[in-house]
Amino acid sequence: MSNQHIFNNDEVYIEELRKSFSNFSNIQIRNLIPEENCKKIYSFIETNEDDIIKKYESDKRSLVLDRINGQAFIKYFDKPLDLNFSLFNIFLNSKIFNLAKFLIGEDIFLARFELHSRCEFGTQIPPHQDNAYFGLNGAKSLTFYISLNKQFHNQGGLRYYKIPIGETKKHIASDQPGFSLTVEGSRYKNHEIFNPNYEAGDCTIHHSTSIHFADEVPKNSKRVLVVRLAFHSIKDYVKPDHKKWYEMMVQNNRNKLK
Ligand SMILES: O=C(O)CCC(=O)C(=O)O
Repeated sequence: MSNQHIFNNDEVYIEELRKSFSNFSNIQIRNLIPEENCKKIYSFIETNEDDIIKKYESDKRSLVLDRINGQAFIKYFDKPLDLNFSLFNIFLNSKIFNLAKFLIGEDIFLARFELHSRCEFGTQIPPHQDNAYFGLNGAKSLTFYISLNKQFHNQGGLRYYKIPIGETKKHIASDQPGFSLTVEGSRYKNHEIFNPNYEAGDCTIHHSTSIHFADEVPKNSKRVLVVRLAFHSIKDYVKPDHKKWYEMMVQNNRNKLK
């Protein structure tokens, strides 16, 4: 059994990495994207944030905002490529696509390309598996979570249970805003936790059955921006009853927040 959890960017496509991914359902890769590109994107977002919000404000599915002291900040945005293709296309490189294919073991396609932000006072992310959101029959999917600046697990950064790739567990509605689902029960809590810290350009890759979560972001923490890419196997498909179930969970989550 492989115990290595953190790899360098010249160590990809190796069997050790695939074994760790299978054992833990997540791994970390250092320096996947050059720091200077991350800095450029971070400063582009902060400089142009008000204009971006104005441009996409009416598109409620694509843009979700955080409001802190009366000011609006991007929390989630799924049109970075539409916004500035020549800036964000650094993530559309063959190393990332080949690595996704290597870890899934099948041909893949890019299913989601998103910008996420964690500001001070950001609420908890409840423990969940991404496939509860995706609803894929075979859960053949993974996510690259690439931090554009430093991120710390003890300041609201993403944390992972070390559980092997496996089944999609039953989820119920959560009581947190922005993340409507959480794993039912607490048996997974017996597993150890991987607590990554990130430099700009470091990335974690998690399988869609990885269980991950984050604590509330403490006051005075520097805002973290993340680019998040999800790849699905071209052979997998969304279960026919998923949409209806998911809409019901979103409604239950809203009821809990009232
Ligand atoms: O940081 C976020 O907004 C989401 C993190 C997460 O749960 C994920 O990437 O699956």
